[in-house]
Amino acid sequence: MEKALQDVRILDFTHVQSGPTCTQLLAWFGADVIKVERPGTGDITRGQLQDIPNVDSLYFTMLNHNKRSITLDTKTAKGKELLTELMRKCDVLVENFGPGVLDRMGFPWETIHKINPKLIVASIKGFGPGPYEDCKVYENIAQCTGGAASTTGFRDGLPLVTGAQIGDSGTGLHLALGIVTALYQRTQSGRGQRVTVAMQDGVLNLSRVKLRDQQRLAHGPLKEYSQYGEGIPFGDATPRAGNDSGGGQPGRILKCKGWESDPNAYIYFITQAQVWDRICDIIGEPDWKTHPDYATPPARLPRLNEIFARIEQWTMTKTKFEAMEILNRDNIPCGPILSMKELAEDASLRATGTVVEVDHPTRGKYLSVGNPIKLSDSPVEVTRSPLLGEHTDEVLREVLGFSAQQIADVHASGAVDGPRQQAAE
Ligand code: CAO
Repeated sequence: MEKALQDVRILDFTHVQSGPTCTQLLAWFGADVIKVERPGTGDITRGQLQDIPNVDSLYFTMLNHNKRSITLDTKTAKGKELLTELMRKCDVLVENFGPGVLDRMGFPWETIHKINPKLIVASIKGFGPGPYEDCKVYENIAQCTGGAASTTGFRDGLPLVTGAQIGDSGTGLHLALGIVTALYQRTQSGRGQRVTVAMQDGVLNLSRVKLRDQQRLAHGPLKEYSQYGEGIPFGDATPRAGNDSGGGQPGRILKCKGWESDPNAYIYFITQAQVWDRICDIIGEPDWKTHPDYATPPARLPRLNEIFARIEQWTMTKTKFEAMEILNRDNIPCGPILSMKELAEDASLRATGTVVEVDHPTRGKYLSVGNPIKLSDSPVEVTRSPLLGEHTDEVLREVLGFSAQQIADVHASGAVDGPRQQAAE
């Protein structure tokens, strides 16, 4: 079957996590993604957090599936020449270098646009134009500067970063959408354009509901926050709200049977107004259906701690899976806290390709997260990440049309990683 982006060729200048997340998605949709790496070391994550000595790390392999890898020293004259040739042959250049790197390499936007006016140039930076535009940024910095950390955690504790990589992977997702949108516009305009996403902006976009609450504060306390029921006054900024629901239906994480020894024996429970009567029956408080202190959502808001404590008395008598089954019979929205171990073993996630097993020549088999975006006409087969420079000669031959002699000349110039290339073969 055809793939959605099978005619698209991507010059992938990305490294670490944010950019590679984006280009991996494009590769899964069928694009030919050519990852350009520095000779010798390649993407720094190949060697970071290694679990097996001298084997590409899971950090790298899990972000670079379905790509080809070439080495190219873009600071040499030959490297710049080859890069220019590749720009002519590609539809999109994606990069997440530090600020100014591409300019220093000799390829500002104006130059690239002249080389190939159809080329889309997509970039991730830590910040957009402004006082911090020259700063390098990693995941947790973006979570802190984009509003997520100040609103995550408990009111009386430190700001917290989350395990979900909303700064890196979140921004990569934003960029992927920008790229396909620019490709679509190019079908009409015939022109390339710049696509930029700042990590701060991406995180703020994902923290949108907290900016909502910031403005609601001007009109009174945030009644769905626990601190309202606790009688604690609000300050002038959106506070941290623990595990309170961020929406209009109050929710909490509650203990389940076994919580004393199992760190994940918890369930998220939402007291959705539509099913309040059924909740009352299940927890053994049928009088709450009509009692003026509990019958309506506004009446319940100042009593959320008491209400959730009562519900927790019930959830503690069930395992998280038993509670899930009972509550879902009555359409009560809830979800068990699933550990990474449980997710890795989940049969339905395996069946849908969201969790996949991949074989790698030096690592052996490992698990990865497949494409979470399912297209009915563009199936995804997750293939292993490339070894460093594994496809240098192949790309020179297939994409640039080089002869064996020209390839030998490139190796002799030192612009690519000759010995590693041969070792990989
Ligand atoms: N050949 C030769 N040189 C190369 C090369 C190649 N193939 N690829 C990269 N380089 C060089 C660059 O030219 C640059 O050199 P100069 O600084 O001399 O111009 C150098 O490598 C460093 O690039 P960098 O600034 O991107 O890398 P860093 O490790 O210092 O910083 C990071 C990493 C992620 C902080 C920075 O790239 C950044 O802020 N990126 C934008 C935001 C982002 O995506 N952050 C998320 C990363 S995931 O947490």
